[in-house]
Amino acid sequence: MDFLRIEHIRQADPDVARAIEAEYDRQMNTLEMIASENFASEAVLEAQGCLMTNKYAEGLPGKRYYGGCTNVDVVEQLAIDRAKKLFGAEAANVQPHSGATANFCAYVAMAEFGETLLGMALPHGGHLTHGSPVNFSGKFYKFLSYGVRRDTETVDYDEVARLARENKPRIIVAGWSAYPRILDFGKFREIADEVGARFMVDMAHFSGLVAAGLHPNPVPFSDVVTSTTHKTLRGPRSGFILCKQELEAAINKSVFPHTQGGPLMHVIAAKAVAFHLAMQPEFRAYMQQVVTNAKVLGEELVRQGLRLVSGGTDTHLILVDLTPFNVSGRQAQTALEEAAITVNKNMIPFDSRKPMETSGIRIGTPALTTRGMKEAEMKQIAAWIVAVLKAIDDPAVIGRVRGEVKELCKQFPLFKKD
Ligand code: DSN
Repeated sequence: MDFLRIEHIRQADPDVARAIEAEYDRQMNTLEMIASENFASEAVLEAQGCLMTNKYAEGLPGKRYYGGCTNVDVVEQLAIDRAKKLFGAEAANVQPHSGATANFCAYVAMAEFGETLLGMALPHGGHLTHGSPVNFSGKFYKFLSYGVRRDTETVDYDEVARLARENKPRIIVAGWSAYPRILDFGKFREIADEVGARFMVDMAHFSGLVAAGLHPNPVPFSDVVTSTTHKTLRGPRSGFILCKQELEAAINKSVFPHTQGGPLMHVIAAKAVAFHLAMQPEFRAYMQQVVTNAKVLGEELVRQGLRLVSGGTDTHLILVDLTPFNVSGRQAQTALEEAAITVNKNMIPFDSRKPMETSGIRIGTPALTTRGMKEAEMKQIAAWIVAVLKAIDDPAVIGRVRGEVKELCKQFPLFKKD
């Protein structure tokens, strides 16, 4: 099979075809270590590229505003049922186009614009949509932020409770995009109950771990849970929402007609496939290896002189403090990219550097584990990362690592071209 499946694009639009082929080469020949990325399976890619993209289907299965929805109803109902089963949820909406949209819809369903919400600060590992002033969340709501403790670099639950008591937020939001530890959902729920707030969890990063039973499930503790489908869950680039029955109508209404128009039925088909695959025993084994790989990678980096925020990881990612090597996150990201290792610069808690510079990098293992890499490869990669960071301006070292990375990539082909 031509994995690229671009023979028609080659004919119709060679410029786009060339860029796709170059991206194919990049994905094949570099080490993808951005914690929020993964490689979707052939089945997910096929579904996402399928002809269900042609169909308008505003509404929900069995209650559409258009005719001709019989077949798309089947896939959306499958996606809903599978999402509910996978996470033990009372209700699911699988139409959000992204995690950001899912969060917007969740807020709209539970709070009026201008009301007070409480979420984790972006510089401490939270997400843009959890109240950043440059995002809709910080503009439409009075979003307050909690952070991590200086000593443990883990969530400061006393601060969450204090801010909640003093400000009576309508919603307390838990979840993160750069935090390596498991959250205490029970503690959040207690605080929310005490102040009469709704409790929402954005599990975009760790939903694959939850699906595999390797991370506490936020669903029993929360009013609403949002997620993306393309990170640890290894589905198409998209989002979904889980909620209690009593909020189902409000969530459905906030997705359509309030926020979105026609759902992307091809992407919903791919979500159904991804949920099905996440129920299989192979997925649990995969996720277990992701977590093991992150641990091994982190331990190796520490052994070679780097520091991990919070001292380690329970998940698929590590947050590396580069201060011991006196390089910035920006310098590290650039040098590692030249060495064919893709990571992202990231603020560490109480960072003295600006967001475009940073003192840290975030590294994740989901994508490389999909390629089949295990502990031995993680140790090798840690050695390469350290070598590059210690020779940040040395083209000879960077060039040597790039060559060795390419060799390793050949041993773990991502997909076969034909
Ligand atoms: N941009 C994603 C991440 O990298 O974590 C979150 O939306």
